[in-house]
Amino acid sequence: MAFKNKKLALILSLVLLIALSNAALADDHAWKRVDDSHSSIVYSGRWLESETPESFGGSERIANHSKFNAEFTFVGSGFRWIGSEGVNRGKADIYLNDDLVGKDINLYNPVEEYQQVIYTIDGLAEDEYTVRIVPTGTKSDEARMAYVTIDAFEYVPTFNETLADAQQAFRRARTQPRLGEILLDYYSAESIEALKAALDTYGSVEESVLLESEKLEATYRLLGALNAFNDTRTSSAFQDLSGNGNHAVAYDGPSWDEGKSGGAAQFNKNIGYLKVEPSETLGLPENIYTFEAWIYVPTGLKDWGGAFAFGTEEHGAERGVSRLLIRHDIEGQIYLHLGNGTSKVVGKAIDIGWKYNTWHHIAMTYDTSELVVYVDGVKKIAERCPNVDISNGVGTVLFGAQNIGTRYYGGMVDEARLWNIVRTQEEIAEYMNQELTGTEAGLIGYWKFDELYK
Ligand SMILES: [Ca+2]
Ligand SMILES: [Ca+2]
Repeated sequence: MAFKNKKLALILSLVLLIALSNAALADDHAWKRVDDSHSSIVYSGRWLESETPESFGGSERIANHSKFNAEFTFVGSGFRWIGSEGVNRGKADIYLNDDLVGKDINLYNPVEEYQQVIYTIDGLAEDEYTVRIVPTGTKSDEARMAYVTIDAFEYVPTFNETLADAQQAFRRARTQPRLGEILLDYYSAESIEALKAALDTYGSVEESVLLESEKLEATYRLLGALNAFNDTRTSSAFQDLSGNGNHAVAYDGPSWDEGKSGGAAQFNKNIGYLKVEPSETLGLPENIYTFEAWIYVPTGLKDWGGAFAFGTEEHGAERGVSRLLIRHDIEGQIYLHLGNGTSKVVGKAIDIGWKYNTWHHIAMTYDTSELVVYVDGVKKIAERCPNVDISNGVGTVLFGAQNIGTRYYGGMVDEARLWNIVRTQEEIAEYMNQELTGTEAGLIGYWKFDELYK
């Protein structure tokens, strides 16, 4: 079962944990994923970071020598190692609390396959465990090299951790008045009260008591309500206020927070994006545009993340698309991209002077011969470039990722606007601090991200 919303996954996990208790249904476990860049994974020796769009989070670690290892400590009852397989992959040993549990695990595969489950340890008693992966430096005869890959680790958290996650998710729903109102449209107040009571009670009773409890029924009802709510939320939130119906749909749970003006879309560095389905109104028939938005980048994140992209439906790296990436761990740094459908015509990392934990207005204009970037209404870059066909008449917009599945952004975006005209520096500076009416000439998409914020 795939759920678009983390909260649903958490509630489902809770339901499954209650319903199944200790039943051995490994596939229904609540696997919690930790990406390869997470600080809970300790790498010893030289592990190279490999940027692969097919990997979870857009990267994985690789090493090929037995002097190197990677350690991951978790509290729970199960563990999975996620990595890529291929022709240049070799073997590894895996240790659980210093005991060798898997020897010469072979990552060789005649075809490249990403996000594969390389090894599973399941059915453990709930406890703290340390897993160590050691490349052996050896390979099978048909393999070209002996690389071992780590894309992510997954673990089965304790019942209490799952419960805490579910409670946190629901508490958040309760403290967002608009969200609470929307929930009430799909679920009776009585049922919501029953659910709140159930969640409060779950925190203080034994797991076994829950099995025969009527609260299980309440939880199932809640799950149904949240499903209905989620379907509606993802189709109606993040509306386009230009009147063109170019609404942004949430995938894998971008949320909302206090923004530059009202609410803003809040992105998770590890997963989730907003996508506008292809439409003719987002086509840019004259190959000219202005795209603008406020962004806010927090400290403490790593790597690149796509704040926004627009153009063709294919958001692939070399396609006819324009995008802006933020380098989370280098203050001020962006990557500016413009493609002509087969290759990139502009692609460069530049310092534009943005600061951490600060709202900045970024605008990009393209007039078929020059790509200009404005920061807070001031021109920062003017790049000569050829006339490229941006969207072939049918355009889309993506927020929060470089393209679907890679280089997720970890900050906020607010007041995003796409125009099929070139706005002047004076217009950009004059209107960046005020909301639009939505009827302005040339405005083809306008996202205020206020819907789910109080
Ligand atoms: Ca990864
Ligand atoms: Ca807003």
